[in-house]
Amino acid sequence: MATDSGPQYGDGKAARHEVQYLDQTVLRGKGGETHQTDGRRPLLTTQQGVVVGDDQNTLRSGERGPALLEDFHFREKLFHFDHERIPERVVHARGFGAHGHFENYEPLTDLTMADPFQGKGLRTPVFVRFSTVAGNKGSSDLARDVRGFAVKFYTRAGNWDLVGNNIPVFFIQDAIKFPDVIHAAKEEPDRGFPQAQTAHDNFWDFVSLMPESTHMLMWVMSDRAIPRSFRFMEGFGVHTFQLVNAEGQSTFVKFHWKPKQGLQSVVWNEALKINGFDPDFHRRDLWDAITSGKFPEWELGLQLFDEDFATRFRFDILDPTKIIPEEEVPVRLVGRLVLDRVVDNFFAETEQVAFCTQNVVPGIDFTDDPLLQGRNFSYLDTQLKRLGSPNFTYLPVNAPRCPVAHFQQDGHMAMANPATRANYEPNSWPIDIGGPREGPAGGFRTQPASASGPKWRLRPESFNDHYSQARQFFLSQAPVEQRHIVDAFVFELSKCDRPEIRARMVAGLLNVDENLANQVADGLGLTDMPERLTPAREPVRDLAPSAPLSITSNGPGSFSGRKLGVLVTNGADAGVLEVLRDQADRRDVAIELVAPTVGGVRLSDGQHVGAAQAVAGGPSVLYDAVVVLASPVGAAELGELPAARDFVSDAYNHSKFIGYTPPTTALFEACALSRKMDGGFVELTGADKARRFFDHCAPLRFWDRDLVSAGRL
Ligand code: HDE
Repeated sequence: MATDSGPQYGDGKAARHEVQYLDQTVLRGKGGETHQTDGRRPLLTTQQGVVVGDDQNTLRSGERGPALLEDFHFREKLFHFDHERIPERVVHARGFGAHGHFENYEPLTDLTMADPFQGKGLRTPVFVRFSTVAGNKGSSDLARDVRGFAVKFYTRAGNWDLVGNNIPVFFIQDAIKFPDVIHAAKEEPDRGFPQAQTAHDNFWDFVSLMPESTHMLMWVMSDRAIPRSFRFMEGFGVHTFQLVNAEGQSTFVKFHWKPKQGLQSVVWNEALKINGFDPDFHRRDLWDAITSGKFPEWELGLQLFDEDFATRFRFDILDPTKIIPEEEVPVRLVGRLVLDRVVDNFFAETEQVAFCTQNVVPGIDFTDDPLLQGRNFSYLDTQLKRLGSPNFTYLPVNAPRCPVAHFQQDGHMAMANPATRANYEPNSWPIDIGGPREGPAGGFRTQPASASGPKWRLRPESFNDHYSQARQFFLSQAPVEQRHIVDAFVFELSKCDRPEIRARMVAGLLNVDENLANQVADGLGLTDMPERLTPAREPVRDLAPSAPLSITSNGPGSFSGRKLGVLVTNGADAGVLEVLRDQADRRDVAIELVAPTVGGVRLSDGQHVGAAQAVAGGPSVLYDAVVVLASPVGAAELGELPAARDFVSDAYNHSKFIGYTPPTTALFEACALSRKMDGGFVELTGADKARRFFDHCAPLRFWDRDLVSAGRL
């Protein structure tokens, strides 16, 4: 319908036609372009607040002529778009953040003045950002990598940033080597690849020449580096810090975050496939958990010790390549972290959040850990580069939520300059305009310590044990975890072009465990076993295994918080599905239906159900366990579908529990699985069996299958 009333477009005479796009009524301009107007909504404006009359056409000379410079709306729009990007983080570029709070269990006033620990039930708002380290911002979530676990506490005494990782040790002992380890891990400079992976020559060349990285390598080659989700991983402050109480007494502390959901990782082949099917797997998981009201929680644990212990401990407590086993210093749980709010805007919050290790509050202090000392310089520096102005502290996600008063002023994007004449101190202006004064009573005070000695570049001798704890970590793993470590070394080193790098790494592993080194050598097809690398100090071979280092020994023993994928066909058993859904509700399990098409299926009782995924885009790697509910015809049809065969074959190969109704066996036959059905397969006929399915899944994976396939059971 042509309209002749209201504002006109273009030459003022152009006809406008109202057209219906299914559920949308829009106007079409002369060239067929879409215009939307709606008197009930706010009007579109420029950044200057001028209402925009036409956002579809640039200002041109004549109908088909050149664009005019005069078009301030077009130029402003493009100018802003052209400047949307800021430099991504040089490390930890890919991250995902959420809001929440920290709740203190009991006051810790005897230990520290730090504000979050001053009262039972005291809540401190937090912002947490999880990340991978090596990949660029657009890389995939399931890279084999360390995960960042950075927490900003908005305390009443200023911001405290606990910028940790999901691995309690680091590759290097001195911050001066950080650019080297990161350069070596990231894409190679000439070719710009490989992206988000350490499986290349440069990384292994570097670390095989740096024995101090061996302990961290054990963690990175373990399943810790491929967590199932952020919700199921631990966090660590890594360095030794100090807690300081009001009397000025200090206690050494190592910070731990323990996930209440339990620990869980995926297997490597699964990670590779997840990266293809859903590169946003981790961020989607956190988003889904929070938006569905299943708020993830971690408990904050402290390992507390004094100078005496530090002197007695076998390793240097300032060496960030060492842990203190929990058996030697137990972890005391002092509060919980709850993530209960997703961001409103990814860029404003997750991208612009600026963590700085030097952000501490009274009651928390550093130690002389050389890595921490270096970090305290780097973080502030990097924020200026990324955010472009020393005023990044005014961005809402970075702004403290306590009173802030100082004489710093100006700079790009200054937002809170002094409004009076006083911009210095001491000054003699009266109280209402003279600005703030020092607060010696409660203000931050560095813990006094004596430091003297010659000025030199020297690595302390107490840092020279590079293998003992690497060995302890390996021997603390369950057999299936040890196997995964061997496989990871073999996978990564097989991607190195230079054979001497592979051999050098195996030579180092001989200092960790001969079995490990031999298996890696076998996997690499090394014909000659290299000689053991001479260590700076002979490793201690009798450190007791430490149970908390294993993931599988610390599983949650429950399927709660996990996700079940149910592959259904037309005629699928409606009764079993109903029981599964009911049980899932009761046990806090998420269920997703997967079907041949996303349109869904008609169940045995005639009911139509929609699917969340078509099987071609909803592989079993996206789920913690799977169920296949097929009718006889449906099972035969699935057997013809490669994606459906992959669905069950992958679930089998990744040691997942597989629930099924009897007709599904036709699909298992098509996948050559019918003779391999083991204790991980659970027949669900009858309400009772279906009801107990989640109890079967409590160990999360049927690991015996993994060991059988490796010939170890
Ligand atoms: Fe970082 N690290 N780092 N790092 N780091 C950065 O700061 C650095 C280290 C960690 O989600 C950068 O804002 C040096 C250990 C996390 O925004 C940069 C050294 C641990 C994050 C930087 C280390 C971490 C970063 C890059 C060796 C675990 C992401 C962007 C001395 C305890 C924070 C940025 C976020 C980010 C420097 C080693 C954790 C360049 C020099 C050890 C979780 O400043």
